[in-house]
Amino acid sequence: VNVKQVHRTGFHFQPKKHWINGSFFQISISLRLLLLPFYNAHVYSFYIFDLAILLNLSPHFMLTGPMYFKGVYHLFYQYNPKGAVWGNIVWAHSVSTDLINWIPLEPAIYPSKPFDQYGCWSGSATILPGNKPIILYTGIVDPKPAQTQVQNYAVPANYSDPYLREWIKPDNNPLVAANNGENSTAFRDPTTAWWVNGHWRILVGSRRKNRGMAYLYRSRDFMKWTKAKHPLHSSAKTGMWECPDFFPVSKQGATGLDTSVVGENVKHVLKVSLDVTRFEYYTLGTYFPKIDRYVPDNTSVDGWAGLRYDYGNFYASKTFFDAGKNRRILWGWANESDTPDEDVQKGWAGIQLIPRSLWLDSSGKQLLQWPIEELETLRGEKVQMNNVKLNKGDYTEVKGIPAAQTDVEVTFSFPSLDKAEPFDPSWETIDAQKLCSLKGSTVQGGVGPFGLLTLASEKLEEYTPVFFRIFKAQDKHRVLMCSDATTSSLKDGLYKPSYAGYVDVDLANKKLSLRSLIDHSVVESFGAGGKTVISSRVYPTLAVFDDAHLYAFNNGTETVTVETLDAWSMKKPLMN
Ligand code: DQQ
Repeated sequence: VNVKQVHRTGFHFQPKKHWINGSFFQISISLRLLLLPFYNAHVYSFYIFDLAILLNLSPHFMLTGPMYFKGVYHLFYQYNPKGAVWGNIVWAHSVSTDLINWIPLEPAIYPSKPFDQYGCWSGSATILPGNKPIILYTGIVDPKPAQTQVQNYAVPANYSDPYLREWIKPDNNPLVAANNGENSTAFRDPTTAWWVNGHWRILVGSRRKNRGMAYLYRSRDFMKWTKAKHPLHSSAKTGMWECPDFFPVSKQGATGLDTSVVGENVKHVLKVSLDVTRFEYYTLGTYFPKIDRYVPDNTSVDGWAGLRYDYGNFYASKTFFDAGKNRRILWGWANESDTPDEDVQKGWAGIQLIPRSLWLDSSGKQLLQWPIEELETLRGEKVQMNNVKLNKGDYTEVKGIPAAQTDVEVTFSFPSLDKAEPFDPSWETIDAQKLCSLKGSTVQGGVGPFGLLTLASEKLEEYTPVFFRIFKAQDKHRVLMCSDATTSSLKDGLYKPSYAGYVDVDLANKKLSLRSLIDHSVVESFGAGGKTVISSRVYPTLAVFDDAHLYAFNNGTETVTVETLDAWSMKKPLMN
């Protein structure tokens, strides 16, 4: 782990070593009364805290003054303390005041009781009245192959410790076990609870044969839980629903809402992670609290063709309501797409993608996402490009920033859509990813392909293109966005998918924007202001450190203009 590692990320969340996986949850404890305008003092205290940990002093002592609090974010994540492969799962714990700089603490929850001795799997936190966090998590009570699952709770040993380092798992656990009706070996990942009409409610992910299920449980006191007669929702042929997430979004504006908000002014989102294909989808719909039913909108389908937060490597995500900044934040995990042997060699596997704000698009038909604003504090030198015309086959280098660790925002424009390629009706039956694999960045088009060549070697032996391609369908245009790993590395044995999704965007102003967060082995791209997001993991051999380049390109017959392009070098945050 000491060797200079070419694929370790510079500004994404990673522990020092070993395996991390999805099913994280985050809580933000906002001590509103203690809001502090002096951000620098705050950060300063944070470093003292770090030092205190190093010196094994009591950080509590260092930070008893309320001056230093604005809010503390906690990340608990699935972690193998013994190696770079999945196993021995505990809840590792890191804290932050900005979701960008992280300090590691001791694991919060680890196997130690009969109700969790074979693993502490995913779950969620809820803040109970009086600002009291409580964790619900899945305990594994017997070894493989059964791995019977129950739902447990844990509470802080000391509520006045702002870092909540120690958690107690009381003896009245488990709170919820499977009945005869449920599949006890596919019964996990309790959600954040919401409170409505005098009861708390949670979901537990499961399957009945091949039908994905979100079982609903109710409780008055958080201790005695009763299963509702009907699941909140279920869907045939989707398999096990891992890490369900259920929350309201405002019908108007980007302001986030507490998980318990219901009523006329909100829509609800139900997200599930599909075990079989390892991707997630969500639906938007209406929640009827009186009958405890959730009905997806007819524009929002369940299953393989459903809407996705991210059309790339993104799994086991969770959202949480950040009461400090009144926003809902989405956070997902990306696994490696090299081999397990390589992970053992690297000594680590898995990263967290950059946290994203998430809200309802004005169409009401999809969500929008954008990297949290705090990420911008890492921006260093900036380079710009304006009004650069790209004819068919042109590519132009973005010079002057280290292209392996960059945040880049670009707006492309095109004079007309007349040259858009016709959309072949037979493509309706294949998914976007398949179409991207047929129509890669080197396949000449009409309007597009145009976009960025990220993590590119000088002579383009390696590059990960992120691009748009516009088609003319029956009565509208269709925009395909791709993040294609096929050419990302000269190395064999890697998983190099042509990730892609459609972008439901109005092209009236003849512009398309793209933002990519490039970080050594990850490229996270936000199309059209966060309408479509795609994350790829890639492992270049030549395009590393200072030998990585960034280009804008066009390979369509219509000339495209880089109207504006801003790229920043990205500093390294404090990372565990
Ligand atoms: N992995 C966890 C489960 C969850 C899955 C175990 C998601 O709780 O269902 O580490 O990756």
